[in-house]
Amino acid sequence: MATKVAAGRTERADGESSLVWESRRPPSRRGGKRADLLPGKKCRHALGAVGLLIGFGFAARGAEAAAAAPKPWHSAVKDIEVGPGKLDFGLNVRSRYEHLDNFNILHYGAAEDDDVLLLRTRLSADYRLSAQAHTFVEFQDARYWLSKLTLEDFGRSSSYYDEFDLRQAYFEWQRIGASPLGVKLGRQIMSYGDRRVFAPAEWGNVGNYWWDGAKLCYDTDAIQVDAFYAQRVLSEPKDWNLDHWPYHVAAIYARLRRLPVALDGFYVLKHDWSGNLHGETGTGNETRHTFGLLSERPAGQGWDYGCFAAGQLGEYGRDAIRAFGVIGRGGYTFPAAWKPRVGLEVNYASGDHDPDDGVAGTFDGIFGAMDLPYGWMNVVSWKNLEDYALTVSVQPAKPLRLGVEYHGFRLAQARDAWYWVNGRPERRDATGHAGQELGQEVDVIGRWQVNKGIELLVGYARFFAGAFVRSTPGDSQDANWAFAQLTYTF
Ligand SMILES: [Ca+2]
Ligand SMILES: [Ca+2]
Repeated sequence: MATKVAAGRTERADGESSLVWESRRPPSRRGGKRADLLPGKKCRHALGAVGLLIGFGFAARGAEAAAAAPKPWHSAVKDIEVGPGKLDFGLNVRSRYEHLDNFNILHYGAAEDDDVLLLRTRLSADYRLSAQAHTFVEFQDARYWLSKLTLEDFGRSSSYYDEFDLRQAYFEWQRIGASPLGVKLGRQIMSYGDRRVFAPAEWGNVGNYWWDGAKLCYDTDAIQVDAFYAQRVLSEPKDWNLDHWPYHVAAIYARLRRLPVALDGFYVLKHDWSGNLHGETGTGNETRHTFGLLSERPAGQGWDYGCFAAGQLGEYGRDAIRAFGVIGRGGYTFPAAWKPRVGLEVNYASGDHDPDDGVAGTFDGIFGAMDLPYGWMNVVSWKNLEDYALTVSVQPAKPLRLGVEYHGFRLAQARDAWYWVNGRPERRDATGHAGQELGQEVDVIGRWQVNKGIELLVGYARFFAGAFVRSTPGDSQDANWAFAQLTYTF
């Protein structure tokens, strides 16, 4: 099947996870097209921001030309000839209503209901100078209503709210002069390694992460390599996003081709030299080296699988980092009507065994999207986690997909914390007496692709609090969640 946008999992487009996946992947139609490190479409090409501005003037002319043919109305803003290249405009509007019972986006056990209405609007322009070079600019506006949470509850950055801001603005040129070399420069989202290594948390209204970075690409029939340096953009609700998080990232990601199985290898360096990170034995910087391997086969026909292993070494404060994360999953799509698929998945992230031993054992989920795997309610993070998942999905009609997921959550180490989706500790029992049984989650999700541009997604989920939750101070009731989401894209 055709490779879609973004990292490996997208390839499971006909399988269960595409239910999860397609609806959560970045909607930018041109922006994600290179499909970072997937064997798929290469990007197109490029030109300058000046062309974009000129393009606005030409839009009207393009509209006249298209009026004669029975095309969708927005064809008037696609393939507009501007100078030596072509210009596309894009729009993505997504609105979601959620009802949250006994939890919210920040915490479990809110002991009261909350509702939220989210609205996110993205406007983009893509100027293609050739099949290898293009310039892409995208603005985003994210807002919310109804919720009891105020902007102050979120701190400096909110996952619900970021007024009109620049999400992406980059220049990309692949296969420069028919060589295997390419570049991608500027503000961009990144997606690598099953979305576990790098990926924007698209489910979120603001959809962090965004990066300012410079990327070098090398691409041949045998190997595809990306190497980059980047800083993470700090999303500020009411100010223009000029600042960055206090760390720098350098990474290299490679995919070997011509092998009987897909095989990726990567290395990521995170360096925070702010000097104020508090470890178990002192305060200092963070230098975290992550290295790993990934192999997978997409779902859709017969068997599919994925395995992923990552290790982490380095220094956090004055502590030594020793952590790792492992994922194994497999599934089978039956050759029958409704294309039923059954899948099993285990996600593991090491925890800290002893809070006083000077070893930082908590796996840090690299820069992957925490809102994709590990259940739809987003009550955990890929840190100190064991997640045992069973998924079943069917496709009663081509545009309709229904799925059920079960997740059994445990803490990898009883003395380490339960980490919330934002990576912050939600609860901790440093004695370990509360045990490892965090809880279970069941999700029921339906997706209807109404037409090419409109998607409707609905779901209900319940979190069953486990022994760890009941044995630690605070609420221990189950939590419920229901949502309906409508997305329009052209
Ligand atoms: Ca902002
Ligand atoms: Ca420790």
